[in-house]
Amino acid sequence: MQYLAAIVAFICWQGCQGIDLRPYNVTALSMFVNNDLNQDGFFTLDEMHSSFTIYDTDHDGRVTRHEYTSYVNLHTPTLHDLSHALYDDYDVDHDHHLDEHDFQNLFNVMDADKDNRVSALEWEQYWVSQFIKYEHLHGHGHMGG
Ligand SMILES: *[C@@H]1O[C@H](CO)[C@@H](O)[C@H](O)[C@H]1NC(C)=O
Ligand SMILES: [Ca+2]
Ligand SMILES: [Ca+2]
Ligand SMILES: [Ca+2]
Repeated sequence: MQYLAAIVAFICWQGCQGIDLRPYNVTALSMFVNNDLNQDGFFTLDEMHSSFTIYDTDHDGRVTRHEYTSYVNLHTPTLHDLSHALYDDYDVDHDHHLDEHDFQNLFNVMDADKDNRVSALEWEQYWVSQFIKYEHLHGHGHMGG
């Protein structure tokens, strides 16, 4: 579970195929630790840009649906369906490119109290609700809950 880095991303290092995202709060917190790059206890817009850079394989500053889902599919095939659903959420104007305004919008959604930084609690609330919302796409959705 501690290998599940990203967020906004699911950067999953080797050996985490078939990972169970439960318990969601623990998964979300381990993602937070991995995305809070300077470890100051807050996730910032800068850190969000850094997180998405890994998907921008042609380095044009935009993340296409293909770039995002291909990356996830390569590293965590079991999360392929989830990656499409998450991309739909990120791509607010549905032009199949994540640009500055999409990142800003996503950040604002996560930053519930609008102080321009996402606390661990805000992060956890966002991600736990995403995992619940898309439970049917990452398996185990029929079990309990
Ligand atoms: C996760 O949630 C469970 C159930 O509410 C709780 O017992 C546990 O302490 C939480 N873990 C963390 C790391 O917050
Ligand atoms: Ca930080
Ligand atoms: Ca790109
Ligand atoms: Ca905040």
